[in-house]
Amino acid sequence: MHEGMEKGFKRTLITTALPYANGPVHIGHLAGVYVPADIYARYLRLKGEEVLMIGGSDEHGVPITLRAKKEGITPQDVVDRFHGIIKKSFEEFGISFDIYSRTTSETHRQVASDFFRKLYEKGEFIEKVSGQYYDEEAKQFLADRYIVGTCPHCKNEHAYGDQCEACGTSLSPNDLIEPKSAISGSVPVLKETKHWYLPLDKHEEWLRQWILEDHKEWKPNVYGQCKSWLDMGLQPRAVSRDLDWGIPVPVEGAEGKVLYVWFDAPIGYISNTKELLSDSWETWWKDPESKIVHFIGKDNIVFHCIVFPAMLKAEGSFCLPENVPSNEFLNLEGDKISTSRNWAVWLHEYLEEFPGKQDVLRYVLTANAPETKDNDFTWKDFQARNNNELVAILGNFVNRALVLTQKYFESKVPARAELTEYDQQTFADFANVKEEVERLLDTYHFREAQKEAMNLARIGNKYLADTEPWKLAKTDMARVGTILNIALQITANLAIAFEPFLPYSMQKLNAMLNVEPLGWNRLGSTELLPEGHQLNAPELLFEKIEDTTIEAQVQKLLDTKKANEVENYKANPIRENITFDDFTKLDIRVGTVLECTKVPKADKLLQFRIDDGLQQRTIVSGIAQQYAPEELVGKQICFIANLAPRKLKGIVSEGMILSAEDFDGKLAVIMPQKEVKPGSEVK
Ligand code: B3M
Ligand code: ZN
Repeated sequence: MHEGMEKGFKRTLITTALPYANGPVHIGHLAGVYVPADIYARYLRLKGEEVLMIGGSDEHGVPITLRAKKEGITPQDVVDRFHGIIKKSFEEFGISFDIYSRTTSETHRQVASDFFRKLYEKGEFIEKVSGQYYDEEAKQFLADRYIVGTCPHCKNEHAYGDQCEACGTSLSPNDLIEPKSAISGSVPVLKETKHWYLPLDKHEEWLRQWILEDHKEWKPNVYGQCKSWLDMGLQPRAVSRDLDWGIPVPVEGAEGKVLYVWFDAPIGYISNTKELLSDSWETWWKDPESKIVHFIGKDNIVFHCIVFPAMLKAEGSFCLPENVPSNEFLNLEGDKISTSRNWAVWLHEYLEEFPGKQDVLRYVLTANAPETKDNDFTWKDFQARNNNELVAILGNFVNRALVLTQKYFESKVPARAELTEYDQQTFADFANVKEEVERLLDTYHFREAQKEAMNLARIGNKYLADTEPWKLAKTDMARVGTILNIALQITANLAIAFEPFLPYSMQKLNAMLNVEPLGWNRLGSTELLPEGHQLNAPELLFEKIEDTTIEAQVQKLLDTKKANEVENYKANPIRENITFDDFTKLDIRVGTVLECTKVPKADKLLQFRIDDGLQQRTIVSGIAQQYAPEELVGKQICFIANLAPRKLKGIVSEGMILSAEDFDGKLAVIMPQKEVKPGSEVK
């Protein structure tokens, strides 16, 4: 039985993270959120359950205003363009939303305003006036990220108002030396401003109970992130911003202020439900028999598990989510997917290059889903899964069953004579497929569930290979009929089992089988196709993808890499020539790492104790995100021995460890190629 239904749920409301309408969507979005949510929704619908799948574009927030500024258009222009592209991509990949709307809709403005006002009137916010940086030229307050200046710790001149990327220190804008606005370059001034805060600290106690005690079944990555947030202690969070793009704060004295994008966006789930079902929407959100499930990516966990539930609880009339199945990230060919570096497989481009092959991508992304850890998409794997699994196992089996039936029985389902022990064994082998796939889908293990469905095709392949009906055609047609009847029952089962995963191909298969979708509840049955049932002509479900096609995709990515490198060189051109004398001023030596530890409260810094050949010295280096301290102990490194000592996070650093950094920020410490004496000069 369905896990949710056991708890007495009557219906399931599925929400999917609202993508920012700031760019098109790529395979990472699909793999992380929309394919799993769609599989789940289709599965529940096939079972005949009441289900809604809600989606939409997130159209507020600072990045959208900056993009508009850069392109000389309005934020509305930006979101209109990308909302259209995103919506179309989802449609084309069969993501079966009941509604896909947007946070600039009138309904949303109203629902979000009412929500804020209710919390305001109930006294659920605290109001605070504080000094914030203001750009007088751009006439706007600046988010921390949009203030740049010199880091007080390491003197990096490109530190941000929230963090110095060079030394890893968390900063607040007031820490910066010579702060400048990233928008206009002018010097920002401190200006008092009032904002509303949701006091998360007041919600901490029930959140602890609700998540840590009552929802131990949440995925370990989700549960773990929540626990570490709760253990750090929750702080009040501002839910308004000084910005001219967003939903105006609907109370007096709030001119020029809008709702913080992360306040209004999750309310978008509610607004979109209301837009879809003007009358009955409340049942889905307020009746305790509704099961709410949020599908999201891992960077959204805290908002969906802590902030939004606190908002809902403060409002008072809504149900809390029953589960928040969040995935980790999908990488592309070993590198993080990045919109700005164009390191992505864009959905609209994929469909131009692989027309009609939505299911292939859906299959590969599920087979390789980042369910428990970050995973990598590679074109080689894409090809291998298509050729070795979809074509060679599923497609091949279905095709053989249908072609043989066409050949020997004019595409009519033959009669089944007496079953051998092996036939019965084969039936037994897939008798429990329904139970197994359901158990996996009910617990959000989509990858394993799809594997289980593929196993059914494996059973079919093995059955035909073992029974070899083509060899019996001359001698025992009754036996051939029995074998093909069994193969066809397996085929019909595949059409059910794969329906949530590969909707386009299963529609094709149903057409070949000349049946309406058979319904989930009949999965596992050996009586799906009656004797004499007329089948249609077989067609191939999948086709082989050639090496040349894959090589072209890999080449496209290599071209992107090359273009990024050229861009990178442009941004970091080779510096002016220096004289040999200049060079000899640098004293670079080899040292041996004696000790290496993390620097507290600085995510990027490692502290080294180095044997420099003569004595020991301390060096602090910003490589903690790429090296674990123990990895470097005992290794020889190169360092600048005559760099004037400077303080980093209160530690005096006597030199600098040399490492190579590529344009993605990937670091590799420079080491001598064979062991030399500590103190050896590098020249
Ligand atoms: N737009 C963030 C993201 O795409 C955000 C999700 C909102 S869900 C309410 O990562
Ligand atoms: Zn710094």
